[in-house]
Order: sequence, then structure tokens, then C-alpha cells
Amino acid sequence: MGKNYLDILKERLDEPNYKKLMAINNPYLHEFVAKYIELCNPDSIFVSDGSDEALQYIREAAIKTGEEMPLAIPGHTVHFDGYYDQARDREHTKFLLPKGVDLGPTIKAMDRDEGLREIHEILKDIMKGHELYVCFYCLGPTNSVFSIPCVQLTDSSYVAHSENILYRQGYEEFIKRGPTKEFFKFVHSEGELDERKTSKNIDKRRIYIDLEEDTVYSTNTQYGGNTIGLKKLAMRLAINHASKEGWLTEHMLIMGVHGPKGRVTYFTGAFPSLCGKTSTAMLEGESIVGDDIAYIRNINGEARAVNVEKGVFGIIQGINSKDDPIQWKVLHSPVEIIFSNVLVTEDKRVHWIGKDGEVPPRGYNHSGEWWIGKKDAEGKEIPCSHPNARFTVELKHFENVDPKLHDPEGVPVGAIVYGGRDSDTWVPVQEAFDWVHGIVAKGAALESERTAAVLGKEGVREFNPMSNLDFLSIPVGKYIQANIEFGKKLSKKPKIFGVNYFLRDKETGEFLNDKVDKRVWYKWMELRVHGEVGAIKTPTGYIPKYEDLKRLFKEVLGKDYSKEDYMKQFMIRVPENLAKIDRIKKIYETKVPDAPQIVFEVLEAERKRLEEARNKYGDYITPDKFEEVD
Ligand code: SPV
Ligand code: MN
Repeated sequence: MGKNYLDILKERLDEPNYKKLMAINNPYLHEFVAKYIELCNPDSIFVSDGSDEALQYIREAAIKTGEEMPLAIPGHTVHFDGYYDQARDREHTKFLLPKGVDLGPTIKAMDRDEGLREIHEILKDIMKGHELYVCFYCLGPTNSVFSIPCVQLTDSSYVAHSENILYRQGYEEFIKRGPTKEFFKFVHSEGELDERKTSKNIDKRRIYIDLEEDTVYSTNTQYGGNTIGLKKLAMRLAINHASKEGWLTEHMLIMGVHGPKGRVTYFTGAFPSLCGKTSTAMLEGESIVGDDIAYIRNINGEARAVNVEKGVFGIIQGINSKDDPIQWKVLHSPVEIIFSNVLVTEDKRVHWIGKDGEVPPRGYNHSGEWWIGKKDAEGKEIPCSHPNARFTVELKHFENVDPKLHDPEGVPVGAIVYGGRDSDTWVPVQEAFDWVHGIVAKGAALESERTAAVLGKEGVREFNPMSNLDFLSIPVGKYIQANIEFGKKLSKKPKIFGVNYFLRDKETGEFLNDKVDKRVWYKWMELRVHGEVGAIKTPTGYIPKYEDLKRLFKEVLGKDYSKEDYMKQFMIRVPENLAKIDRIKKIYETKVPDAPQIVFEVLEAERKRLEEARNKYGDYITPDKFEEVD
């Protein structure tokens, strides 16, 4: 940089914005902001101090710039991403690694110098014609050991607006901390926009992560998963820090499961996309702390978790009044909500795939003017809303929000749940034998089947350890090891469970459970955490006893649960479980060069237990063959 950074700031910022920035006594921050002002060259600069006025300014800017449009219900707006900018771009999301650093074959990376050169070239003058928003946030609750201050530079009012909904403000946190280099930095530009206000230069879409400087660059994209720095971009930086400092950054929901006599037991849960994560976080009768990202720390021997966020960037497809009453209510209330990539009708109302009622014959969506039967350039019929269409709203508007959402101490973790889309292997719910068995056989072995709606062959299983594979900034083996070590140091270890909401009948192919049955599994797990129900010991874990489920089905759902259903659902399918062990072992052998030895040992022991059971009882074993335990 030719000029002194203070001169640049003085020259480019007007008096009120200069003052707001200078109220933070941090030369590293000032230098960083000045560097990207000079490089990106915005027309004007707005510094957000997190005040009501600042939040209102950004809300209005989103309308003025055309990145959002107001809808019929007050507080509601809609934003569109480009037709080819509707999801996280795995291809162009890369870690910038110095020479000699290797994250293994499953993680996308490139040479740091080369990446920095490329991204800085793309950033040159990229904000011309735009306003730059300088925003401060805090990951995790403020005034907490979990807090990580962040600065976001973006020329997208939609991104700044989304972050104001999704994250706690951090301006005061920066003021309090003074001159420190310890904060995360995000530089985003949507780049040049087309007439629909969507990013034009998609060929220059890049998301580059620099772990050395705790900085993420994102260009020529608007989709939240690529642009909202504090979401999946910060997650990658945090996983790296967590691994060095002995805590965990997980792709997990946090919920309070309500047990007998007013007891609340907190669960965290990891599920790959489209495997029931949001519906679990929103389970009727329970309370929600978070639906996407958790930090978990060992505090005096106890695992404690916080929601990194304070809002939801949720998938809207399929939300209807019957299955999702709580979300439905929020989506129809006059509170601040950004809808993205839904259908908007002439009367400024929204529609989406799976919403109650008829699909409107025409409207406006992510493809522009839309009508039923419209096809895209590839001849594919365009649905009324994109399958990844979303809504952005604060958690405080949900009636099931947990009172501990902002607790700086977090919530104690009583249980961790792992679940994927699995038509034929796992039983609906099972408890791991212990921490290591749970981390390896449930978490590290997590897979999910592709659905018909997603690219590729239906039923193909994708390996996704802890549902965190897309975000790992450390080698997979090291990450598994960090999870194992974390538990070893706890004096009170959370129980670990595996769940499967998608098990099908072997003969008919029908789902074996109703969507609502999961409410019972959570009540059962809660009782297990407190040792209040017994179980049956199978080769893959502890499963519920029929009598306990029968009682819980009646109490929770008012349903009669038949022994026949139980036998089908909880039958141990030996060949499928053995095939899974083979698949997972092979992945760890061939794609995870640093896989800890314990992974193979735990999988081998499970294979042995399955084979012994098969020798005694055959391939498909009903629960009555196994022993009951306390
Ligand atoms: C996910 O895909 O896991 C999400 C949405 O939570 S995104 O912000 O795109 O990551
Ligand atoms: Mn997610």
C-alpha cells in the first residue's frame, strides 16, 4: 500500500463513518479496512456500529439497491440469487495453503501465493459503483469464552442485512478488546450486477480461505452459503482454531429435550443436508437453541455448547401448516424475514414447493418471469421455487426458542446425535457403547444417500463424517482424533446416539416410521441420558426395549405402537451393517492418510460382534434375541 492507512480512511470515509471506525482502537483493523477500500474502490462507505439506526440504514439500502424487494406482509422482503448461483460452490471454494501444508485428498486447496494473487486481481476495483458496508459481529454469545469477533466487508446490502438478522452485533466487542489481531475477517463483493441485480460474472466466483490470516475472500456470488462470512466461511476458520485450542466447531443443531418433571436435557445433532436437521431442531414439544453451527468447549470437565448464530437461514421447501406449525406461524407473521429464491406473485405474496394450497400459475422467481411449465436453457422444467430457496429470520420470533440461547456459558451437552439418510442399515435409534464407539461408528461413519432431487444416482451414499466434511480446514483424520480427545478429557461425557429417520421395509420399500415418530426417539434418548430406562444390547449399540417405546408412543403421540412394528424397525440387519463397515473402512484406508488407528479397531470390533451374532441367529435378527441391560 502506497499511502498511510489512516490517510486513506480519512480521505475515503465521511466524518460520521470515520468517527465510528476510529472509536475502535485497533490499528490492525484500520489497516485491513483501508487496504480493501483502496483495492476494491467502492463509491461510498458505511460503517455499522450495530445501532438501530445502522440496522435500519442497511435494511433500506437493500431496497434502494434493488437487492431486496418489499412484500405484502410488513417486514418481509425477497431476494433473488442468479439462476446459476443457488448453492454453495464446492468447486471454487478453496483453502490457500503455504508450501508444505497438505490437508489430504478430500479437501480442496491451492497454493497460497497463487490464490492470493488471483483473488486480489479479481478484487481490484470490484466495488466501483457500489457502497461498501463495514460490519462488526460476534460469533457465539458476546462476553463469553466462546466469542469470536468478526469484521465483514461487503458491497452487498443483502449480505449485510442477512448478517444483521443472523448474528450478534460485535461493535462493542471490538471496542472492548482494543488493539488485537485476534478476529476473523471477511471480504465479499457481489461484483458487477445484471439488470435483475444478481451477480453477473459467475465465471469469476471464488471463495478462498486463508487460514494464515484468518481471512476469507468471496467474489461474484450472492448465495448466502458463499457470501455470509460468519456462516460457513467462518466455520472453516473456527475448525482450525478449535483443533489447535482443544475445542470443537461442529455442523450441529442444539436443542433442549424436555424430560419428566420439567427437566431439560440439551442435545446437539449433526445431519447432512436434507436429513431432517431442521425438523429435529424444531421438534414439537422441545426447544431450539440453534439449527446449524455449534461451538463446544470443555468447561470444568463438562461439554458446553453455544449457537454461533442467533437466526435461521432455513430451507423453505416443504414447509406446510400441518408438519411445521411453528415455522409456518413465523413465516406468516409481520416480523423481519428475507425470503430468497421463492416465487413472488403480483400481489407480492410468496409461494414455494410444498406450501399449502395451489401453485400460482405465474409469478416471478429465480429464473425471472415464471409460469407453470417454464423450461430452462437445458430444457429442464423450472419449479415455482428453487429447492434450496430459503428464509432468513431471527430465532427470537419462534415460540419454541430456548431461554438459554444467549447464555455466555452455553448449555451443558447431555447427548450428541448423528443421523443420515439411510434406507436399509441403521435402526431408528441406538446408543453407542461409549464415547469412542460413538465418535467412530456413528459420527465418523456418517453417510447420506442422494435423493432423486439431487444430482447423481439415487441411493448413492456420500461419506460425510459428522456432516462436517465440506467445512473441514484440517485433515479428516486429525479432526476425528480431535473429537476423540475432546471426549476423553471430559469428566462427564455426553452419550452418543445414531438415528435414522429414513429406514424402509425390506420387502415393500415403504418407510417404516412416520415423520413424527422421532419425537419418541428423543424422549427415549433423554431418559437414557439419565439412566431412567433400560435397553437391549445389540452388536451395533443399545436399542430401546419394546415396553418403553410402547409407553412413550402413547404418552407423546397418543399412538398404539405394535410389537410387530417394533420388531421390523429394530431388527439388526447384519449384511447391510457389514457392508457399511467395509465401505467406511475402505474410505479411511484410501482417502484419509492420517486416519487414527482407533477408527479401524472400533470398526473391526463391530464387525466381529456382527459376525458372531450372525453365526448364532442368522442375517436378520429381531431384538428379542439380544440381552437386556440397565
Ligand atoms: C448447509 O448447506 O448446510 C446450510 C446452508 O446450512 S449454507 O449456508 O449454504 O451452508
Ligand atoms: Mn448447514
